[in-house]
Amino acid sequence: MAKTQYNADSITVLEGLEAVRKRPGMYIGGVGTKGLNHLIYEIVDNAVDEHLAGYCNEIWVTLEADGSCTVKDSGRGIPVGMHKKGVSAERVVLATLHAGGKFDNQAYKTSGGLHGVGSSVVNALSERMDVKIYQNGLIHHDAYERGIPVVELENGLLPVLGKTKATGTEINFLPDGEIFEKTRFKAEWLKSRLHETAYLNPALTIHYINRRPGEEEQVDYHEPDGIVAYVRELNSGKETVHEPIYYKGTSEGIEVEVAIQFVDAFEENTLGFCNNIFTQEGGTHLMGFKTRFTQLINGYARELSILKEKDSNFTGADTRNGMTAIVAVKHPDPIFEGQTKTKLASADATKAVFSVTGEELTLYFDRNLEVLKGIIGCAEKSAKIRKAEEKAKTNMLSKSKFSFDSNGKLANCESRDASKCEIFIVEGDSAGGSAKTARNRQYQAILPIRGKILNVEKASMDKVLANAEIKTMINAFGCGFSEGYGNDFDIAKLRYDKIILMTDADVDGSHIDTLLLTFLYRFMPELIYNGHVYIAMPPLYKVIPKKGQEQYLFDDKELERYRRSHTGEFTLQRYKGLGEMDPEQLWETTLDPERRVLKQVEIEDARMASEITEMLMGSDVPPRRQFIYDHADEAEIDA
Ligand code: TSJ
Repeated sequence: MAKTQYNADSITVLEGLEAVRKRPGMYIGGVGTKGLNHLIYEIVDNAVDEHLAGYCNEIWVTLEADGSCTVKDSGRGIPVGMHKKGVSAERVVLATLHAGGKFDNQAYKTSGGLHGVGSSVVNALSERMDVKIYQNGLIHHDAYERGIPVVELENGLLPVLGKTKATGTEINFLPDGEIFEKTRFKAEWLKSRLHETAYLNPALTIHYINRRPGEEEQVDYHEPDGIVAYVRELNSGKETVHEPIYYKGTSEGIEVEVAIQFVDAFEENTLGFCNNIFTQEGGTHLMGFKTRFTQLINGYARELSILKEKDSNFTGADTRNGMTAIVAVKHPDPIFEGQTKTKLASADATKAVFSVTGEELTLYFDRNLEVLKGIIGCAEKSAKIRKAEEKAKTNMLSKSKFSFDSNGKLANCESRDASKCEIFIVEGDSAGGSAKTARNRQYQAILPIRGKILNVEKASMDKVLANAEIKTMINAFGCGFSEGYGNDFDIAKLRYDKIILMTDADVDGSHIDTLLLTFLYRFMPELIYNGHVYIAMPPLYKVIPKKGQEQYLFDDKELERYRRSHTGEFTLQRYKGLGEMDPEQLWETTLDPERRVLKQVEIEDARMASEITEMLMGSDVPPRRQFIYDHADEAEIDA
């Protein structure tokens, strides 16, 4: 009789996965949306590894109607034969916490931090996982619940469902609602990652299929032009200075691949990847690239007498003014560091990128003088503005030191304990006035702003800094700011733990949110990364029933819920804006830490920065509001 054998080995197996369920955050970096989305990529990475090993050119990723996800590839199929532990090798791969080894299937280690923790972690955190392996003419089947096998093996091997001519692996899994706060995958996030993977693997085709009701969609990602196409996409709609530059080479056993294209704009967008992993925090590969690039441009600028003897060199930032670049390396054994383990720390990557860039770019520039001149032109523009703005900045800062709040508008709080202080940026003088009356003056500061602050994307630096409201904000926050040319930002000096945007839930309010977020994003991005920025969610309705308790309702969904769960007559009050609330109401609904609802602004991915800003600055308002809310974490009751 075939029966699942629980021998000593399988007991350790269970214990291993028990640890994952006890502390899921340690393995996937959290049980919020980020960790949830990470599950899919943990599985997709296995299929991409099969591609890198040379055996798979197609991957299908399906968001199923029932909320689960299916990932399928056209590879060799996870080995199903008997493993020395006495069970099918597939069980060892999917039910053991394995930190590398025979079943890693990796041409390059993608491990280090969150990456490569393995399919068994996903298995442990899934309510159910179903596995089909197409191999040797047969469809082999296995299934798990919360990491525990629920299919009986036959002499240690997987049961066979039928015959097939195909080969590959197909995994369907449903994240465990007991573990994750939310179990709904973010389709937009997934699409963007899959597209990125396609750009980084030009021979691969990824089919994205969404079968969720109301969202049905299929997109095929295939980018034969690789990172060159990626750079083009990042620059789409912008005025480009030249056709993309592309080069690759190998040094120190590290494969280096780079695409560069300049645009006529004051921005830089350099993205680094190591072994297909986006290095959000940068690292040694980018260091090597930037150092060599700056040297090259300064060298050529002198050679061409664009820089005269008396002129100082361009700064690194000057030479990258307008640059969009992708630097992708393949490292046999990378080291990742940083808060999110997305900073490449391997020292040899600096050398490798430095050397390949020096050789290949020299060859390129020697043959493409016009492109070179265009790029040096971008650096000249930057240097000119930098010098003008350095002056403007000095003037501004020296003046403002003596006038802490030039408008007298900021109602600061009394406490100097930053960890307890909050500042509300409030739209409109009337709401600002109510907020000043209602607030807890010990810990809550109020800064009313009128109308619309400057659109920082479009305004030049000295104009931005001359804007009274921006000035007041910079001074109030106390931590300085950073932008392309210099970095005076010091988060340790931040005077408030929470910066709370408080605007009306209408078009104007949404525009102000957008502008404020863009300002923060451009000049103080760390505030967003470190979770200091929030959006207040004032209620839309108040219900006053004939009998029973008055209640605030935050949106239409809540109203709907209220209607369904309450009988009897009630009066419904709708708030059109913050200005309609009296101080007491404002305190109850929006200021009181015990009762208010805040959304924490969390830009999940810095790499989306340019897209985001561009989209935020478009003319459509509703999608922007949507964007902000999509990227604000679920409403959290801040108690
Ligand atoms: F692990 C997993 F379940 F997450 C998963 C693995 C999910 C998906 C969608 C694909 C895969 C996977 C694994 N695709 N292809 C492979 N290949 C192997 O595991 C494999 C095949 C053959 C050999 C060999 O040496 O013959 C070695 C390996 C590692």
